[in-house]
Amino acid sequence: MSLTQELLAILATRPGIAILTGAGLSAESGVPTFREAQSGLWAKFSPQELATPEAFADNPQRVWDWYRWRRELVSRAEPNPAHLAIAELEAGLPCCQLVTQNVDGLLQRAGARQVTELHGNLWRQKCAAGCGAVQTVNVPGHDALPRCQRCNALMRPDVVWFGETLSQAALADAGAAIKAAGIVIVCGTSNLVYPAAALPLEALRMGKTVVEINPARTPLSSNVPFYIGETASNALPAIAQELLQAST
Ligand code: BV8
Ligand code: ZN
Repeated sequence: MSLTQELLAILATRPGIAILTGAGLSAESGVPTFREAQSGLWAKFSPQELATPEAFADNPQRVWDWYRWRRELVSRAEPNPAHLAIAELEAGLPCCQLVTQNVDGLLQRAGARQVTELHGNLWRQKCAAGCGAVQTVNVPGHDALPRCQRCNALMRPDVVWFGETLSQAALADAGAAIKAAGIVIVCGTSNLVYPAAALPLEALRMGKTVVEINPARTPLSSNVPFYIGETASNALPAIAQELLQAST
């Protein structure tokens, strides 16, 4: 019995899929993952050093320059076949919920309609003084540090930095997505960053069938019934096509 036939047999009695994704999903779009050393000007920094409130307080210009560099890089990137396959699964299956750690917005650009973004979004910025102002941008931004139009404090990227708590609503949505699913596909994440990395473990505890897609093994790999040692773009389109064909 092929993997997809096994998945279809599971879905026949326990319908619904949740797809949890990380930086590896965007790797084939040319967006570097957090594991990869950064390039050029950013080579001497690790994301953990830049994606923190302390780094922003200490040197807001450097942190903003990094986010502008990432926005420029993402604006030149295109959704890859894995993003498109996930968007097709969401549109074509009766119950398919998407949860991502990524902040690049590429799943939405691939056509996904509802994405739970555990760590925020690169293309939103919010008032660093907490007055509540939030702005969506579609261009990388300028050299000058953006200021809040309401209170003139600095704006900051609307992402969850290391040491910051995730939105309870996003975590609740992610938990509900897993609860409603018979199968949980975990793709492109090193499963090292918490509390996001706790979600696949929660799925296993709930007795869900967890499928991991990652060319490298992670701390999750030995605990799942299906580990696919391939890239997202190699594995997901074929699985999506067979699941969608069977659902028509
Ligand atoms: C928090 C947004 C309360 C910013 C990001 C225990 C419990 C709770 C917290 C902690 C804990 N232990 C430690 C902590 C603190 C910390 C943490 O987990 N640290 C880690 C480093 C140990 N967690 C937090 O701070 C979280 N906050 O819990 O608040 C608290 C606070 C303090 C202390 C205790 C509790 C907030 C975490 C969110 C941080 N923000 N992003 C921005 O983007 O600028 S995290 C960021 O890094 C990403 O969003 C992502 O989540 C993470 C990187 O992980 P991945 O997505 O997995 O990417 P990675 O590069 O690691 O791996 C890529 C994978 O893809 C690899 O496996 C590779 O093999 C694979 N791959 C490569 N190519 C492909 C591929 N796969 C498929 N196809 C391919 N082609
Ligand atoms: Zn403000």
